[in-house]
Amino acid sequence: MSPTDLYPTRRFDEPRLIYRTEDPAVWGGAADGPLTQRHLDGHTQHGFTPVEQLLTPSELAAAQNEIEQLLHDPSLAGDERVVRERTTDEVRSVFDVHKISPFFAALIRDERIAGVARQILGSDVYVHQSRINYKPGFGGAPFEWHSDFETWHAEDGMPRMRAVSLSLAMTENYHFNGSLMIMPGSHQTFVSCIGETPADNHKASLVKQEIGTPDQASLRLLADKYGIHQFTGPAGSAVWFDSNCMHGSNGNITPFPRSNLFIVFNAVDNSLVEPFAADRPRPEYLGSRDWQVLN
Ligand code: 6CS
Ligand code: FE
Repeated sequence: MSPTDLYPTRRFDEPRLIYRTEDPAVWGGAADGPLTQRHLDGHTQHGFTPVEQLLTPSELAAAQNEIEQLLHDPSLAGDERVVRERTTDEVRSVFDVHKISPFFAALIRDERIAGVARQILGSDVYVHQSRINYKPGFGGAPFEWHSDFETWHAEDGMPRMRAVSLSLAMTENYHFNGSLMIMPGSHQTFVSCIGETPADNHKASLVKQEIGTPDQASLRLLADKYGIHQFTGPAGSAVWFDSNCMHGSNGNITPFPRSNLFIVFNAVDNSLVEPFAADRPRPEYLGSRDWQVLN
């Protein structure tokens, strides 16, 4: 049996807002890694930490080259880890990039990345999920409002809120090309969503999420309470954000793609159990069970 469920979801007839009391957003201290106490306090308060420039110019150029290679890699044609946009058939996401690409495997082990994840989580970490979201121009579709943790808990069996994500911009993020929006402070509130998880839900949800997206009344309450922050910045800028941040992004009808590398780090003590609201776990590339500690 799974441990006590602090975050019941997809189980009740009505949505519920559950205040987060047990799991801090920041588990480590300033002595544990690259972030200052001010950064850590900001992360506790807002649920995210922006980084102006995470990569050197040559690392950025290499990373951009790598995501272009992956986009056209013939060996990935037909691979289920490549998700396409519903209307344009362009690549929406490529998963498992830390396994497919030796370049990204090495990059994420850097102290600026794995070191910060360890510091925020106060623990050894592993990669729960990695992906590139391409958000192509002329038709990149939105990501509906959601908490990542809600899906990882319900469908992957992540027990507690002790995971952190890095979104690293690979193209310039303008306010008009579908950049990330987060409700600052929303990581403190868990929205228990309505609707049962259909079998193989991920096949639909990765193209357009419908289950595990909060009802409009809950979203209105959260938006009134927390407001909405939109992240913009050049390629190479980044944001660390808590697993329970309420976030989403608009579609992209501009000619300018909005691509980002997205890596989810989980604390080793928070590894996956049975899903809390699904019949069976999602595939390995969405929620890793066969993981290795990063060092
Ligand atoms: O499925 C996932 O793991 C992630 N993707 C989506 C579209 N929603 C939940 C979570 O962020
Ligand atoms: Fe998300």
